[in-house]
Formats: sequence, structure tokens, C-alpha cells
Amino acid sequence: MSEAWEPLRIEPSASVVVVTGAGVSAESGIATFRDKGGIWEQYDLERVATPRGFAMDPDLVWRFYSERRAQVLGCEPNPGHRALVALERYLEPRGRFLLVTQNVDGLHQRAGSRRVLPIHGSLLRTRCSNDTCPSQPFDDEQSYMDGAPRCTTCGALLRPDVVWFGEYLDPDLERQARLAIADCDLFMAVGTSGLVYPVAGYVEIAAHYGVPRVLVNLEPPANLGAFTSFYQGKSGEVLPAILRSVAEAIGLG
Ligand code: BJW
Repeated sequence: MSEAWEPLRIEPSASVVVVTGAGVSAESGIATFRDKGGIWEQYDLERVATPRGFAMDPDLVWRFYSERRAQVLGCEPNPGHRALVALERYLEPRGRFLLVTQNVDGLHQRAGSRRVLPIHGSLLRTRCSNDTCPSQPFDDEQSYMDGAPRCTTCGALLRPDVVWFGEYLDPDLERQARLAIADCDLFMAVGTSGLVYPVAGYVEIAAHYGVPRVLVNLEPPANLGAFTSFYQGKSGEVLPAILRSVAEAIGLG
């Protein structure tokens, strides 16, 4: 395991998959879920992030997501997000890059990342809770502090377009992520506790194919043993350091 933040050597023709979690947005001022002071210390996840919680109290769920919407809209991407943009640009001409993010905050996209799979959905999108309704998910920055909104097409409750516990991830996004991991030269995970499946298991796919597996995290996560190197620290400091040769190669160093 690496203690120093040595730069990673990445060939311009390499195929790289990066999986990110809440830790990558921590330095933008967005609370993680399971750290001290994290979201699940303040809120009961069963009540705000499960279909059952939504059925029991949709107004509470909407207050929770409305507060987070307002917070995210006031935050900016940090150097960790930007280092991943540099990596994508470096690989664009000859290599391949895919960013699989569990984050629903949209900060990777706002930083300029293009090949992003938001595998747990988006905080800034709303959809109908009725699966048979023909309406489509839509971009939505509104707060609904006074109660859950209703669908103008079918009258059912609207809900945030995120993936709650007990719900399946979008099968098309899952397929794209798994195929890219099976076929990459380098797998990286950044700022994630390695507790939430199926994404926590993606490193095992990379391991199955003998792909090097780099972890950048503040604390050792649950699945530490599955990685081949560990850079312990804040992603906003570690990523710019380990990707500095990449940034230099594209004139951003
Ligand atoms: C820093 C840092 C800095 C801090 N720099 N690092 C297999 C085994 C067991 C259970 C299951 C299983 N398969 C499925 C399940 C059930 C369940 C699950 O995984 N449960 C476990 C918790 C036990 N999974 C699901 O239900 C998923 N659905 C599914 O699999 O469907 C099929 C199925 C269903 C039921 C049974 C079996 C199969 C859906 C999961 C959806 C997760 N949704 C949430 C909410 C999204 C919307 C919202 O934001 O409100 O997604 S929960 C929450 O956790 C959110 C996150 O994306 C996700 C992961 O959290 P993350 O990103 O890792 O954050 P933290 O806080 O946990 O960690 C932060 C890390 O960063 C820490 O390690 C810090 O050290 C570090 N850090 N600052 C770098 N500056």
C-alpha cells in the first residue's frame, strides 16, 4: 500500500474506469453519508431513502431532498472533480475513460466531466412515482418544503429521480459500467465507503480480470482488501497530486 502520493503512470492509450462516492464532494461542502456528522446521523435512512419511507411520509422525504437540492446548488466542484476532468481530456484522443458516480449532486458534470454514469440518479431531476405513467423524468431545481408535488399527467406523487435502498439501479447504466470495468487497464475508486452494493462489488469485477485497482479515500473502507494500492487522504489533495503528470501532459500542470 502506498503511503506517499506518488504520481500514477497512465498511458495515453489506456482505458480507465473511475468510481466515485460522497467523499469526492466532501471538500465542496456536501456532507457524506456515513462519516461522523454525515447525513445518516441526522436522518433515518429508512424514512427518507427507501420506497417504504416515501409511501409512509412523502412530505418528509421531499423536505429532505429539497434541503439537499438547495445546498448542492450553492456548492462548487473542487480540485478532485477537476483532476478527473483532466484525466478524461488526457485519455480522450487515444484512450478510454468512464466515470461511474454514485453521487447525485451533479458536481462532476458541472466540473466538465463528459463520460459520466450517474448510477444512483440525480438530485436535480424529478419523476413520477407511478411506473406506468408515460411522463418522463425532468430537470428540476425546485424545493418542495411545503409538501410532495403531484404529476400533471396522472396525478400520482412525484419523487426525486434517485435510487433508494431496495430499488434496482438502471440496468442499462449497470451494464455499461460492468462492461467497461471488465475491459479496462486501470480501475480507480474515490471517496466511497465500499458498503453499498452493487457498486461496492465493482472492484471485484476488476480483480477478476486482473486489472490494477487504485483507491483514494480518507479512511480505509470496508472493501480495502480488494484494492492493489491505497492513497489515504482527501481526494481534493490526492487526485491532483497523483494525476499531476496527466494534467501536465495536457497543459494544465
Ligand atoms: C473522503 C473524503 C475526502 C470523506 N476525500 N474520501 C449485497 C450485499 C448486501 C446488501 C445488498 C447487496 N446488494 C444489494 C444490497 C442492498 C443494498 C445495500 O447495499 N445495502 C448495504 C448498505 C448493506 N443495496 C441496494 O438496495 C441497491 N439496490 C440494489 O442492489 O437492488 C437490488 C437488490 C435490492 C435488495 C436486496 C438485494 C438486491 C440500491 C442502493 C442505493 C443507494 N442509495 C443511496 C441514496 C441515493 C440518493 C441520495 O443521495 O439520497 O446512495 S444510499 C447512499 O450510499 C447514496 C450513496 O451513493 C451510497 C454510497 O455511499 P458513499 O458514496 O460510499 O458515501 P459514504 O458516506 O458511505 O462514504 C464516504 C467515504 O468517503 C468514506 O469512506 C470516507 O472515509 C470518505 N471520505 N471525505 C476522500 N475529502
